[in-house]
Order: sequence, then C-alpha cells, then structure tokens
Amino acid sequence: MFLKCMLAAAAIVTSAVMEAAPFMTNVYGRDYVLLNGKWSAFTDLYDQGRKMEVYKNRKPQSNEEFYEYSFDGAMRLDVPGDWNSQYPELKYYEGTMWYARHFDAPTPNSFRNQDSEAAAITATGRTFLYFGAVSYRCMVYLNGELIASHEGGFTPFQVEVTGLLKDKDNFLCLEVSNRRTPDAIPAMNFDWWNYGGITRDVMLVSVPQVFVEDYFIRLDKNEPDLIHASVKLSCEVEREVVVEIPELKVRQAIMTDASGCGEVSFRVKKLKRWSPDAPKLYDVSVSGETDRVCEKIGFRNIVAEGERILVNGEPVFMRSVSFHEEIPQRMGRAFSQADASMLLSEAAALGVNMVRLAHYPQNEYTVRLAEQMGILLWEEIPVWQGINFTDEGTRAKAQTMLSEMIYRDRNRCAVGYWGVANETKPSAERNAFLDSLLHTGRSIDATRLYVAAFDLAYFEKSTGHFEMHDDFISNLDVVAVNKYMGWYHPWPVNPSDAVWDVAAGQPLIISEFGGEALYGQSGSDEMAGSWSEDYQARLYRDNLEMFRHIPNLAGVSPWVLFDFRSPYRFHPSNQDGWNRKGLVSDRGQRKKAWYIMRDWYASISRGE
Ligand code: GCB
Repeated sequence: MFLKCMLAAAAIVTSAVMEAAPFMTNVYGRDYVLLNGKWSAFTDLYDQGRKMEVYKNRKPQSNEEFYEYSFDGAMRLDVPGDWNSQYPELKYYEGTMWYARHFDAPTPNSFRNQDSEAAAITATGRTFLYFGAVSYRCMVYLNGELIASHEGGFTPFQVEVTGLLKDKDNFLCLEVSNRRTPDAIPAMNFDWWNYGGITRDVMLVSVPQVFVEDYFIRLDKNEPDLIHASVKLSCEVEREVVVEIPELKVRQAIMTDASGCGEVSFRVKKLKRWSPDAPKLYDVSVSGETDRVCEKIGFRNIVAEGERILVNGEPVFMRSVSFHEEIPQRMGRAFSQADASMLLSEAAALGVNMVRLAHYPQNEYTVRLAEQMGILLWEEIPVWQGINFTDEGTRAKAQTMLSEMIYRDRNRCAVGYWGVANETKPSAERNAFLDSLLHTGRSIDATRLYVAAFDLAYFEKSTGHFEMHDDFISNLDVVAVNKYMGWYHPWPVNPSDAVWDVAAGQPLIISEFGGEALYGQSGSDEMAGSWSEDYQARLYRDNLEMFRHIPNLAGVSPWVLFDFRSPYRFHPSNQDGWNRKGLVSDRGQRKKAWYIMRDWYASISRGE
C-alpha cells in the first residue's frame, strides 16, 4: 500500500507556520537513544567553515591536499550544555561553533524502550534525529549532507534520517550560531546571558512506519468531566487509534480520516482533577496499530471569569515567581532533571502555586516536574522588548516559536498560560504582530489563557491612579504588568495610597516587581543605591502594601528567584555581570526579601 507520509528528511525546517505538529509529541515516551556526551567542536568567528566544507570532515589523502581545520584534536564540549560555561575563553563568545561527533547506527535493542512493545518494530521502522534545543540557529549535516536547519534557541526540532544512516561511523555535524541579529527573537539585546550551543538532549528516535505523531488530550475548558482527544498519525491513512486511561476505565477508539487525523470527546466518571493542591495525574496510552505511546496526563479547567482566574471552578490567586533556565552556581544553562529539581524545589520553598518560566520555553524536564509538583506554569516565547514588529520574517518566526512551544507542552495540564510577549509598546504593527500570535496560538490550543506582560502602567497625577492605556489588552484572557515601584520608579505617593485602575474587568497579574540587592550587604532601607538586603526587603514590604489596592489583582510574580547572569548589568562591584534582583543569591543564599515573600504567600494560602 502506498502511504502518504511526512518525509521530514527532505524538508528543511523553515520558519513558516506548519499545520501539522513540527515534531512528534512526547518524545521521551518513544524508543530513543541519546546522542549526548562529548562532542568535538571549534569556533568559527568569521564564518569560513561552510565555504571550507568542514561538515565533510575531509582528511588529507596526499601531499597536495591541505585543510586548515580538523575535528581531531579539537576542543571537546559537553552536549547538552551551553559552550559559554565550559571554557573561560568562551564566556562571551557569540558566533559560529562547529560541533561534530561520530556514531554507529543503533541496533533495535539499543533503543531505550519506554514501552517494551515497540522494540520489535525498530528494524523495519523509521528513525528521526531530534534536538531538544540548539541556541540559536543551526544547520545539521549528516555524512556530509545538509539535512535540516532551525532557528530559535528554546524549542525542539526533528529531521527524519531513515535510510540515511550507515551501520558504522556516521558523521553528524552541526553549525551553530548564537550571533544576535535585529530580525531574531530575542533581538539585539536582552537581560539574560546569550548562551550558545546544543543546550538540550539530542536523540535518535525509532518509530514504526505509521506512528502516532501527535495527540492532544485535555479536559474541556469549562466542563469538569468532558475529555477531548485529538490524534494525528504520521501518514495520511484511515486507521484505528485507541486512547486508554485505565484508572478511569476509559478505552476510546478513534478512526482517523484520510488525512490521518481523528478526534473523540467523552465523559468520565469520578475524575480527580489536577490542581496545585492535589496534582493528580493519570496513566494514559495512545495506541496505533503498530505503536503505543504512554505518559501521565492530568485534567483541569482554567478560565478567566471577570477579574478572577478560576481553576476547576474555584478562584485561585497566583502565588508565582520567575526564574531563568540557568543554574547560577554553575553559571550555565539548566538542562537536566537534577537542574529542574533544584530550580523548582527552591520555588516551592517560597510557597508558590505558579512559576513564570522567564522568558522563553524551558526544557521539558522542568515542565514535567512542575506538573508533578503541582505548580502551574506560564510559558512564553522570547518576544522581549526590541523586536522588529514590521518584519514579516520576524513575525513568522514568532509564530513558529509559539507553535513549537504549544505543540511540545499542550498535554501538560500544569501549563495554564501561554505568554506571547514581554514589554511591548502600542503601535499598529505591534498589534498586528501580537494578534497573529494569538490567532496562531488559539488555533492550536484554545484551552489556555493567553497573556502578555506590559510595562507601561504609570501613575497619573490628574486622577491619582495607576493607569495603562493600551487597547490591545482586551484581546487577552489575562493582563500582566511588570512594575518596578521603588526601583526604576520612585514612589509618587505612599504605597498605601497607590490605587490601581488598570485592565478593569480583567484579571491582572503583577508579573514582575523587585529591586537589586547584594546578598550579605546591609545598609539604608531608604536608599535604593545602598544595594542592600535591607532596601530590597523594604521595597518588598511597600509593594505588598500597594497590592492591597489593586482591585482586579489575580496574582503576583516577584522578579526574580535567583540572581542571574546578564551582560546588561555592569556595575563593577554590585553587579559585575549579574542581575541582583534575586530573592536568592547566585550561591543559593536566601536574602531578607525572600522571607517576606514566603510569609506573605503563607498568609495568602491560609486565606488571610
Ligand atoms: C524587566 C524584564 C526582565 C528584566 C527586569 C529587570 O522588566 O522583563 O527581563 O530582567 O525587568 O531586572 O530590569
């Protein structure tokens, strides 16, 4: 039978929005082999490598042949990992890095078999090369040929390599660049470290000829017992796919249509919904004729109603915090399960029920662990200030990034919010850009709350209120404002007189507030310039007082959990390349403001 299958091997991943998921969902639930480990690498600041065809890995065969590069004897870099933290001379490196490694084609038995039934198929099936993230642009060459390219440093991509692998000694080479450009997302500057490299897992994934490529299993937005399941096969065939949730006694067959897609909705009895207080997850399997993918999925409703956010029908105040995907002690990108555990356990200690993953999609380990721990997530794409809203290519990139983020994580009930932008100014171009993102996002997932963070709420002398004038906000489910009272903005009135009139009728989250302090530094609690823990603590107390006068306040998210590295921050003694707004220092020490926030969250949990 002739099957119309997506032949990813031939396709170069571009920035166009794809209708089908750009990669298989739940890659960790498949049969895979990791290609992590030490890779050979060299820098190429002047971009000469492509011209010299270094991806062909040629060696001189005669006296006439001479090559000014070699992967033999080159630097060795850990994958996954950013390069900046691996050698002191790469700390500030922004440019091209060539990565390479050799590998033998895995035998069927070498695939890590998550669900044993699939092993037998690997011999006759298809193989994909999957990258969790490469920062920021990359070209992938296999055995001397270009097979894929990708732009965007925080989302996965895959390419089919069936038929392209030799039994022995395949040569995989990546041309990676983290050079900042005006049309990129983020663009020319941003307040975090521009880590470059193959920053997440690299995998060879084995699937049968026809496999369940994508599925979306979720609770209805409003109804407490209605589950919708959509599936998509890798080929355009009519076949049966079965969704099972044994604990709920669910076994639902779906017949796919001629495009390989199908869906079903069904009611369940005695569903225990996931919530931050009780993060119940169910074993779910999705089986095609020749494959079976399993994972844990939770079910919950989240809606914005008037000025409140309701989780499972109950108003929930978002006690949030933000962190970057960075382990400050290691001064490098976080990428592992252990890293996720470090970051999230420190967030949990603060008493949060939500984390804003700043400012880009973080690795899947973090998202999955947060879900197990009962932490709601706000995930966003790095549309962070300075984005070129007039450039169509940039808009297409943002749409692709948003789709990739949503396709990867839409089965994670912990994700309550998709964030489309951070700190943008009103303009027709900005509005059209953000509108296109909302449209893209809602067409892939209409069950989440769409949010953006703004920074243009100001104290209006004539009314004596904080106001914000941005018509775009009515398109959002939740409005968020970053406001640094006491840090970038002196107090115009006493905090107890600071009344807000922003986004009335909609839920408002204060998505950032805070100020810088050096751990251990004591000093005036009146002077921001003391960089003291005392001033930061006072600033927190003042802001918490102000929050009492925000009628539609639905949550707060202090900026930020840990001090983080940023080239933006060059005060020599107080910052030295670190943003010091952390509640916790770069060495993991809790500052005074941490305790204030912890106590405030505890009192909110007690309903005070
Ligand atoms: C902001 C940005 C955040 C910065 C922060 C700061 O408004 O959204 O990325 O790091 O301010 O520290 O100034």
